[in-house]
Amino acid sequence: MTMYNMLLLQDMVSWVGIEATLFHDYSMLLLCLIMVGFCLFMYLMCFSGKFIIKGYSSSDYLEFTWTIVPAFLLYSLGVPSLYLMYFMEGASKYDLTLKVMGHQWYWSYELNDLDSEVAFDSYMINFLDLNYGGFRLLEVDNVVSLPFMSKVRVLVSSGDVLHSWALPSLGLKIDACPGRLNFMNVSSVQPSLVFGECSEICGVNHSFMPISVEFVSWDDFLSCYVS
Ligand SMILES: [Cu+2]
Repeated sequence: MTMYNMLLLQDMVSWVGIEATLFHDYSMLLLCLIMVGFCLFMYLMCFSGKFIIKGYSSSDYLEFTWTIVPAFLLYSLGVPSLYLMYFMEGASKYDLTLKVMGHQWYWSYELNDLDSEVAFDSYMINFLDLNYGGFRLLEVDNVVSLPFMSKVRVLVSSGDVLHSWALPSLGLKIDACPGRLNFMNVSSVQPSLVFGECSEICGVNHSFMPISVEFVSWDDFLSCYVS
């Protein structure tokens, strides 16, 4: 989760998040190299006069280079970006489906793949009630339990206004639109407890509808919901 003085993205617990972080780091590295190279070149041109050639008209070699190098850089950005986009959408088979409904101002969840239907609401716990400690504005009364190392399809919609179901540690943000069903894959590679918040301004208590999901083993997951 986000802590004070954090500069980069959160530690990811899903494959999509890990891949997205790697792509982010690669793009930032490329950006820094281009900026440093450009600034160095401008400095040398303006102050040292090294690259000013009198009587210069054209150079096939130079034109070839300044076309091929940027093309290659764009290609090296475009291919992983497309791969990532399809990877996020991918998967046609799921182990489980979680239905998420946004409300003013709480989340309700449903699991319909189990023997008995599971449906519950998840409200934020007031900080004054967190007498055992905990994270202010992030703790909820009903944490969603999901199995890790499994493909979970999350269907997201809203009962009233626009919300957004966002969990940064999973590299995930899905808009909850009234009358529309959005879906995304969720898969954690390790047991974890992740926190998120509604990420669409949805009214006066928008800041007070956090999301909390814990990834546990199948056995623990079944013991949570199957009696
Ligand atoms: Cu909201």
